Amino acid sequence: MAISSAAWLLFSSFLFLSHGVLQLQASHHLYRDIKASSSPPAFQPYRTSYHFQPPKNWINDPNGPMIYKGVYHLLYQYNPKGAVWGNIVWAHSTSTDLVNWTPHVPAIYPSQPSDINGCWSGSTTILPSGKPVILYTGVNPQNQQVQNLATPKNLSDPYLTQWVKSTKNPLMAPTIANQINASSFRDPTTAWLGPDRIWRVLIGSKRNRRGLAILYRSKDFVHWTKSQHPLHSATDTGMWECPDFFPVRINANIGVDTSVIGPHVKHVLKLSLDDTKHDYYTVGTYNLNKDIYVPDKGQVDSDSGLRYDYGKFYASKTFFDTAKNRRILWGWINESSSVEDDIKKGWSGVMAIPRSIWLDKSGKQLVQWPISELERLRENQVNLPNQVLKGGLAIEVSGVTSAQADVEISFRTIELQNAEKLDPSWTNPQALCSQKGASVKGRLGPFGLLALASKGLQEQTAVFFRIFKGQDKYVVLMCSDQSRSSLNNGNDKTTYGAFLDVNPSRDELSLRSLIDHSIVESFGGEGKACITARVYPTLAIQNEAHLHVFNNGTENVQITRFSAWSMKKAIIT
Ligand code: DQQ
Repeated sequence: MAISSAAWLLFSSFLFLSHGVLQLQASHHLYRDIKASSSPPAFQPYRTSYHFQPPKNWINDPNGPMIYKGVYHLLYQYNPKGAVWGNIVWAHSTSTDLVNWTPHVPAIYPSQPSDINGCWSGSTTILPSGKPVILYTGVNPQNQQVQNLATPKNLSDPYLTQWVKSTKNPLMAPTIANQINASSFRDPTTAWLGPDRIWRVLIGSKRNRRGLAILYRSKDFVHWTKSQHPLHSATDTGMWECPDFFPVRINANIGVDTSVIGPHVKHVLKLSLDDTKHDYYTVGTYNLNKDIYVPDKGQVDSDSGLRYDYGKFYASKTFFDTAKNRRILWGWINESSSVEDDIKKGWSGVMAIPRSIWLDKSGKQLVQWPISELERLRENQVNLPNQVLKGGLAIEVSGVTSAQADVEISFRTIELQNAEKLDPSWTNPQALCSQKGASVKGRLGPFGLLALASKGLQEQTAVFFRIFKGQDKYVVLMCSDQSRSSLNNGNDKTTYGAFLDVNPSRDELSLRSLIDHSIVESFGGEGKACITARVYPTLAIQNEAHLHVFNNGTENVQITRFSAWSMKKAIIT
């Protein structure tokens, strides 16, 4: 877990109100002595060039993303006063291409009793009239979490710079009667409209250790009634932050509006598990008659389930892009550096590249791919010829700005039958990647990329595959090994891993890595598994960063495709 994210995690102080019924538990660490931040230092080797980040200060969850009148909106949790969590407002930027961004004044900030102690996460819903409305969590004077409504002041303004809060706020609140845990009641989803013309929305919560997606219904978006039962819940998963619930088309990689239901869609429920700080999801069925969601057989509803990203990626949210009929996923990449280092550099947190997201043809998992607009930043393409990469060899790629690049590579395995046997106890991919890092020789693998590598390879972030012979099929492991990413040992260098549902006897093994100074955001198997790493090299910075293709297995592999591009800087002000 990130050192800095750990710092703003739960700290356990309980406050009992009303005969102990309304239980309050502080859920975020407050840095009370934070002063207004000064200018960040000029030398900034870790600032990204094409991932979204504001000029300074702390950011966390993406909030209420949408497209309105052809303009994309990104709102996000922001501390205007410093590089640690606190004083949270909804900062606001807009874009016409999801790559270049212009800032606006904060859209939502504490101004009424129902949000005076913080404007936390929430979502936008586009009403049938085309009007966008925001539901968000406010923290009231008693530090209870409640749900509020805000609407645009001027609908003819495509930038939606001013928002008006409902005088009816809060619209949903914990009470003694509803028994909602007042310190674990937050992050409303985009609402969806049933064929019965009733709106539904989910709020993340927990009861003891049971995670809950509390369901509310409304006819007018203002008066909301809590359903008797949650849409879904699961034992021993802890607080469900930032739920996201949306339909995905079966057998088509186009997105659909959040209110769509029918036999041509499945539903996805994503939960950000506060305990582990990872985003998990299941694919399942939404039963509208019972208003419940049932994950499909085989879908795991807990910490060991499917993740959007097996590295740093949290509190994500999707929206339906009506301009291009796609569903887009935004996620927050938190730091792996210490809080002290974050304060020194004057900022913390970056957004992942927005990803198109759709249901895999297996129907069992999602596929994610960077939005195609990102490719407009590519320049100076470098290709490597199709060739055999012998076991034990590495090739340095020259001609690209290796600290700011987009790399695509595909491999074909030659002697698959020589793969090592998978021990049946190796069920945890992250543990397996940690045990078998990039420097541990295998047979088929490790092979992949050494990103952000220093000249003598003292520093490197390795993203690679290993293939094992399982009981009745080959098993592909994808790893991101940060253990040698920096000579600075004050960073979290946890290695990440995922099993990749690709059959190497039939398919090539593809990898795309977006390298951006302190980020290596990787997509394996054409987007079937994603791993994002935060790294802070001390030598492999700017023009001193190198890129290699490597094979540290004993078996040869074939490179069937290699293209790398230098990436231009996005205009993000
Ligand atoms: N961040 C917000 C909460 C949410 C958490 C506060 C998730 O609303 O639960 O900044 O990162």
